[in-house]
Amino acid sequence: MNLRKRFFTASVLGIAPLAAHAGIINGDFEAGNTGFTSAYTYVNPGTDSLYPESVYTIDTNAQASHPAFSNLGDHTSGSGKYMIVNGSGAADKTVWEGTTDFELIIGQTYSFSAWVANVHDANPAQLQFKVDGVALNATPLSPTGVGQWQQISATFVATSTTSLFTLSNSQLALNGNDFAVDDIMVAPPAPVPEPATMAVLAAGALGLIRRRRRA
Ligand SMILES: [Ca+2]
Ligand SMILES: [Ca+2]
Repeated sequence: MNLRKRFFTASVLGIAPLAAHAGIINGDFEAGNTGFTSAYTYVNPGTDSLYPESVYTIDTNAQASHPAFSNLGDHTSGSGKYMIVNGSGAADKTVWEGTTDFELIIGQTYSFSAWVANVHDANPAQLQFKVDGVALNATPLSPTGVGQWQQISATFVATSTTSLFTLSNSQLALNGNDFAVDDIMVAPPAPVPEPATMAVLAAGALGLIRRRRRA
């Protein structure tokens, strides 16, 4: 099969699965400590279990495993699970590594994103996205404040239908350097509405206003 034909076939076949499944396996951590790997050491959640550096757990509240950590619910629903990490102080250490639950389309641009929060106010995490070991962001991304979920992301163009996705941390400090991760996603960037679609939406909104005035 020549390259053009292969690309066309992949594009056509890719449309349905892409719309149906556009995510990371257990990217919301609701299934617990499964579906991904980490260079950090897993500990069971519980009082003081996150005291040592370079450990993580999957739980519903960071404070339940370290008294100095934020009283923070998960990002997905507020009561679900997320990854809670006591940063290692080693450069570029892999926090999380996983794969998509759908096949990527070669040549398509995707967004690789995660919701992150510091759970201690000292020395925020310095996070790096990678695809197949290649860094996506030029400088590390740091959540601001403490106990506040923020979405960080980077874009890439797929060069393979299956790739390995990595989130690493390069914060060298041992004090603080404590953070949370939830809702890791790989998906096409949100489409920008076309002018025709926007006109229809505007007309619909206008109709709604008119109906309200009549009532
Ligand atoms: Ca979650
Ligand atoms: Ca720490």
